[in-house]
Amino acid sequence: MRTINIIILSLFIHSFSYADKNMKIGHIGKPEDVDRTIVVKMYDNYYEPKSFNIKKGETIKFEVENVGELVHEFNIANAMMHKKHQPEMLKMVENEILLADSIDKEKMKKMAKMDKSMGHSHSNSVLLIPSEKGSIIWKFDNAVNIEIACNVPGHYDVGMIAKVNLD
Ligand SMILES: [Cu+2]
Repeated sequence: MRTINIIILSLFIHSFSYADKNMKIGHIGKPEDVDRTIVVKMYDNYYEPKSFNIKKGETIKFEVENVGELVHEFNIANAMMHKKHQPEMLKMVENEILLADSIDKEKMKKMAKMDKSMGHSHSNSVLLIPSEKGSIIWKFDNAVNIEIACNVPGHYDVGMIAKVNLD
């Protein structure tokens, strides 16, 4: 009985770490591989366009501009990854790194030395203050169930999510 429990437990742990290593969201792309550029505007609290049609394997350059009055994120992931990222963003708010309409970059640097997650350096995400522009090149190989979303506390909950249709 005990052996069976151990086997079940190890299968359980294995399937979890397997899922973690195999986040099927694609990869950061190279500038020379860009197939097309999509311009995205971030408003309070939605994206324009509201959805994206992307072919599997395409490399897209997203040119993102925050035209809202709040800080917003353009994060390419799946629902599970967004859920995991949200507590980090909340922690950035609690530490007064992430403010409603600005980011304390000095504090961010300082805090990131102690807690890496407070540096918000993710290859699949850009975090922009009002009027700021950023870009991200993403290769949609092996990508499934992608949603582009903003994990600034409260924004995901009010629907700051753009659907990605992959075919
Ligand atoms: Cu937002």
